[in-house]
This record gives sequence, structure tokens and C-alpha cells, in this order.
Amino acid sequence: MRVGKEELRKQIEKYVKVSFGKEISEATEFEVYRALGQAIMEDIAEDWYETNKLYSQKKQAYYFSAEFLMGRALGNNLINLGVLDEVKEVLTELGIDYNKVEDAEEDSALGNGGLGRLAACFLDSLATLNLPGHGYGIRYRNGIFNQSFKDGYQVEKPETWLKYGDVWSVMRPADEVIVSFGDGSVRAVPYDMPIIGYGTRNINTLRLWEAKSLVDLDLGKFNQQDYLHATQDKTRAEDISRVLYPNDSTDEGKKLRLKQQYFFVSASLQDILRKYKRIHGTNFDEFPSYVAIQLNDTHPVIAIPELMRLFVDLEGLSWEKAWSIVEKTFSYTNHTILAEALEKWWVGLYEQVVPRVYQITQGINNQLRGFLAERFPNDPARQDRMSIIQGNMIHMAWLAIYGTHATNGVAALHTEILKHKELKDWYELYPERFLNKTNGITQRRWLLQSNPELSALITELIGNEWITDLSQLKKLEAYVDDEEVLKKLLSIKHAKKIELVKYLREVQGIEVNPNSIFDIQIKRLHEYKRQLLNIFHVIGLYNKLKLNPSMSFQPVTYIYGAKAAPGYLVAKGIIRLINEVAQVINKDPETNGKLRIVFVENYRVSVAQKLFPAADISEQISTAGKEASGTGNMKFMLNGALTIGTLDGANVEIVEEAGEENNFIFGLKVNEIEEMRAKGYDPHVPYNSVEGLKKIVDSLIDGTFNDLGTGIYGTIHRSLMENAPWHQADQYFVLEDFEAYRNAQKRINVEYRDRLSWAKKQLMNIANAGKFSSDRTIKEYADEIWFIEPAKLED
Ligand code: 26W
Repeated sequence: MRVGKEELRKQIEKYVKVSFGKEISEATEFEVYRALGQAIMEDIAEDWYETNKLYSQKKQAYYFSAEFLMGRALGNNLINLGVLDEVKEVLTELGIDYNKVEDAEEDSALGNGGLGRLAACFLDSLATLNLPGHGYGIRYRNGIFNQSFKDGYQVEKPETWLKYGDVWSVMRPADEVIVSFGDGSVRAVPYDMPIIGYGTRNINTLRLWEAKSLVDLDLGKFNQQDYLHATQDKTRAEDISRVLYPNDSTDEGKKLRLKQQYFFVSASLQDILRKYKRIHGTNFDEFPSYVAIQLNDTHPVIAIPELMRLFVDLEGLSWEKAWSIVEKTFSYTNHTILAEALEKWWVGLYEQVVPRVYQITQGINNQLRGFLAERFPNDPARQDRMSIIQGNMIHMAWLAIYGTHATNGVAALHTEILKHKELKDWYELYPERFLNKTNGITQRRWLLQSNPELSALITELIGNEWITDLSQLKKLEAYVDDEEVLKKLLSIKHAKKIELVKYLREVQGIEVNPNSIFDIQIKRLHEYKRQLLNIFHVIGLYNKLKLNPSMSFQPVTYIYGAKAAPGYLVAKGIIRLINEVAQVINKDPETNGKLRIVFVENYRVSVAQKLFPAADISEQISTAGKEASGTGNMKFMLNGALTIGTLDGANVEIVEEAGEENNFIFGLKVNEIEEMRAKGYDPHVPYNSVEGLKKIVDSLIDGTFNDLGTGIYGTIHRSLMENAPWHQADQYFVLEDFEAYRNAQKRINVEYRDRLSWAKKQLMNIANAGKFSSDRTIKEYADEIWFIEPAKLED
């Protein structure tokens, strides 16, 4: 911020007066938050404009994503502008508590989980690295639902972040465009959010589209006093950007979702074409030299036929010319190999929603079929397997690989699985198109902002360059035998645990012992992530402590946070089970000092910022081969938590960097799982032979736990013990991995007690987290996929 303290105070006072008609002394915390936001928006306006002007002459990258999970902006913006301390001082002088002002901001939660949060971290890195790169997405009026618990069951409530509008967005009516569907057209109105880089004047943009009706009111119907139908068109149009689909990992093939995808993709492409023509005219030969578009999973892949349509139908390019530009412009990231998540559209629906785009998709498929017939003349089965249109379904992942110059996975192991299994046919056809881009996280939000105490210690030891160059953390290894530093690490962890204890007391009314091990699993609820393995272990531990109360044991608090997709019944049953186990254990005086279970309600970015710094143990226990990368694992590591995990996703690279001896790796590896599947895995084997396991599994159905007549525990039990036409018994190997997991937990419980040796492991994890900065990831995308270069406003 270019303004000084005195000026800043005046600005806050001005906006409280302008917007709310009050003196600052009368303002609520929310009003102060808004005024601060307005002051920041005014302060950055000039730099934002200048950045756009500068970038307009350069090649720019656009990140197309149906989700951006931004969280709160205030704290992050103040830090990146370098004025957090000044703002705190001004507020203190005014008698206002900065933390309460920060808490007045609603999370911007336009995403489900990992994929959306990755997009948000990428934007922070792009701006900080002065790279011309922006986000394009949907301005959902309702983000991911708010979660509450009733009788231990998840209840979803609408999320309403726009209830009072949004101070960080600027509407740009002049850039409105029209998007047309088979059954009519809507207006797409853009709202821009500034993405403020750290330590730079550059300000990048996240442009989110809102759907509006072409007509506000049907006057004919209104005059006939048919008020309901008079606003029907308006409602139908505006439904398109109404709500974020709360499914991650299952594809429902719903019409509204296809409309959402086409809506934001078409609007964004029209916007990009208009900007291009303004500068470069209508010669599109140079288009890929100025425009790179990243498709975040298959959700925006309809951009490929849509850009063909815009070029061929509207700009008059030949099909061949258009195709060669399209291939050079787009690239695609795959975020999952779960079969049920690979998007497919029913031809009938697709044709109805976007008839012309369907014709073009057929054209692309015909071209592909011709090419496959030439390349694999003797392999008709393969030609069929690789078709974009198969029977009556359109395979978006195939369209994505065929219509782009690069396909990437999000961690080394994941990319290898794509190349050699899931996408093998395609890798053989286009080996040069396949790349790995291991995910990363922004250290500005996930260390500097979330953990100022640890940040200060690191800066004291190695200087502050780590804030924009996380590889600097390696220098911390010099302190691995420095007792004073190790003790400081422990005391910072303790302080962050106490902060979390206070939060849990305030919002959930639960008491937690900060001297217990904080073992945390926070991520979406999914069977492959195996929250069930975690709670099974807790049940076993409880059974054992009851039998053997004098057992030597370091008290543990198991903490969970997870939303389940509203239609995912087994996931909801697991939430209920964890809540019930929590209730039983937490009220048992016999185990009270030793075991505590907390399920944090409504887990979200702002709460994550309190949880990661307070963790001793990071739970990363997915069935090997299923978690594409994980990014929570990196946030834990950066904050000095040790990982208990399988060799899955980016866990592999985390222990490669930090050392297996400094973490707790257990369980089946990818190849072992394949072997077991091949020879036929029977969960009855571990069920009958692993000590204590039978009792745990039986407790689902023997009356120990009670699902209130919903039958969901029976369903979970059957999914573990019985084969069904749609899945194998225990398809995620919960029972098979149980014993190895319990042994790893035992080691943790013993090793934790040697505080100095534990602190060394913490330090080794922090010191080796440098690779997992999203700055590194984004540099790789910029250099190897987008071919964009930094352009920096002068200081
Ligand atoms: C069509 C329904 C649907 C919705 C969302 C299918 C798939 C998704 C996402 C791809 C799920 C997702 O968020 N994947 C996660 O992406 C993260 C960022 O790359 C990875 O770290 C996680 O491992 C991966 O599960």
C-alpha cells in the first residue's frame, strides 16, 4: 500500500462514513472490514490498471477452472501489500481488534477441495512471480454448502457469501458478453478480483462470470398478473451461476452443470478473442504466441470445440487452420484417476444444450477416427477405445488429450500411473504430450499468514528470502543439532496448539489437552482417503485402553474435518460413525485423560489456517494409487507436522525430500495392491487374523454403535465384507492395511515422547519443504507448457 498510517486511518473513516453513514467509533467489525477492503481497492486501482496495460503486450496464460477456493482475502492482501503491521497499529489506536475484523469476512468458497484450492494457490504464485497469468471461472452465488451436525449426521445449509455483496470484486459491465444455448441466450457479466502479488506492484486478475437474463421481466405476463411466470426466464438464466456442485469425484452428468461449464468457457473465450483482436487484429496466426489456456481437469474441456466454433463460424478460419491453433493454445491437467470421476456426457443432453458445439465435437471425433485408422489399422478395438464419442457418450478426457499439446498429472507417481495404465493408449500415441507437474502450495498463506510465529523464527535464522524462494528453507538443516532452536520449534508448536484449543472451546464447546498428540486428518470425506481406517484404529485403541488402563500411553487427540458430498451415503455414514465414536469416548471417564476425538464442523480454508500449524501428525492414508497428489500433506509438512502416510500421490516426494526416517510410512504400495487384486483379495483374512480387528468391524452391526435406524452402518459393513456387482469387498484395503497402520501409530506414540528427537524430525520436514511451493510448480508450467515470461511494473 502506498498510503501511510495517517492516510490509512482517514481512508477507513471515510469509507465507514460513505458506505454505512457512521463514525468509526460506532462501526461494527463487519463495517470496519468493508471499509478496509474499500480502502485497499482504491489504493491498488492504479497498479491494477498499469499491470493490465503492461501484460496486454505480452503472451498471457489463462487458468480455466470451474472452481477457485480462495478463502478469505483481507489478511492475505494486507500481507502481500506489506502493510499488515501498520493496519494492526491503526486499528489498535482506534480501539478495534484486528482479529475480529478478520473474522468478519466470509470465506470465498467457490470450490470443493484440492482442485479448487490449487487454483487459488496458483493465482498467488502467478502474481508474486510477475507472470502474466489470470483465472477465469464462475461467480457462484452459493459456494460449497455450510456443514452442521444433527445427531451426528451431516446437515447441509446454503452458503451465502454474497449476502451483502463482495468488497473484493469490481463489476465490468463494458465487458459483458452473450452466451447462447440450444434453448436461448444469457448475458455473462464479469466481476474482477485483484490478485495481489507479494512484494511487487503487479496485480493479476481473477475474472468470474455471473449469468444474467436478457430480459428482466416478461411484461406481457406481468400485465396479465401472472407474476410467477413473469420472472421465470430471469430465474432460469440466473440459475446457471446459482450454485457450486458439491460433488468432488463423482460425475453426475447433470444438464445444469454442462450449462455452467459451457457458460464460463464460452464467455472467457469470447473475452480473450476480443482482447486479442483489439491488439493484434484478425490475423490469428500469432494467437498461440499470445494466448495459453490451461484446462483445470475436464470441467472446462468444452472450450476445445467452442474455440473451434468461434474461429470457424465467426472468424471464418478454415477447419485445419483453426485446429492447429487450438492444439497449440490449450493444455490439460488431470487431477484424478478414479473411474467414476472421469466426465462423460450423454450425447442427447449435449446436443440439446449446445447443438452447434455438438456438431463440431463430431467433426473432431471424425478427424480423430481417421487418424487412428491410419496409425492403428489392424487394431479396431483400440480405435474404438480411443474414440471421443463412444456409443451415446462423449468422453471429455479423450477430447482433452486430443485437443491439447500437453497433458499433465499432479505428482510424479500419478503421472506415471496415467502414462502406463489409465492413459496408456494415449501415451503410446503422443509420448511427448505427457508431463508431470507436481502440485505446490503458497507459503504466503500457508506459513507466513497462518503461522507468524514459525515464520518469525525462520526469518530470524535464515533471513526472509524464503517468502519468495522456498528452497531457502534448506538452510535450516544447519540447526538440526541446535537445542535452542529445537526447543523454540516445540514451543511454537505448543503455542499454536493452545490457539486451536481456544478455538475448539469457543466454537464447539469441547475441551482438549494441548499436551496430547494432535493427530489431524482434514480433507473431503471419501472412501479412498480412508477416514474409516483412522476411526477403526481409534476404536481399537479405545478397546485396548479399556482392557489395559495402566498401559503406557501418550495422550492423543484425533481431529477430523471433512465435508461429504450430499448424495454420498457411505461418506455420510462415516461422518456419523466418527461423531458417535467421539461421543462415546469423550464422555468415558476411564479414558478421558488419554483419548479425545474432535470432528471440526464446517471445515473450510479459514479453519484450515488454524489446524495445519497446530498439528503434530498429518494423516495421509489413502489407498496407494488413488490420491493424485494431495496438497494438505504439503501444508502440514511446512508447518512441522510429521506424516503418517502411504506411498501415494505427493507423499512419495515428501518423504523423498524429508527422509522416510523423519515420517511414518506404512501399508501396501501400488504394485502390491495390484498383485493382491490379481490374486484375489479376501478381507476375511485380516478380519480373522489381525488381533482386535474382528471386534472393531463387528461393532458396526452388533449394537455397539447405533445408526438410529438408517441402516448406514450395515451398508459400510457390507462394503467391507461382501462382494457386490459394482465393487469388490473392501475395495480400498482398509482391513488389509490396518495392522501396518496400527504399528505406525504405535511408533508415533513412543517416539513423540522424546521431544528433542521429535523436534529434529519437525525441522527436517520444514527444511525440506521447499520443493512444494506453488512458485516452483508455476515456474514449471510457465517455462514448459505456457511459455510465458515475467513482466514487472517498476518499483
Ligand atoms: C465431475 C466430478 C468431479 C469433480 C471434481 C470429478 C473430479 C473432481 C476433482 C478432480 C477432484 C479433485 O479435487 N482432485 C484433487 O486434485 C488435487 C489437486 O491436484 C489433488 O491434490 C488431489 O489428490 C485430487 O484428489
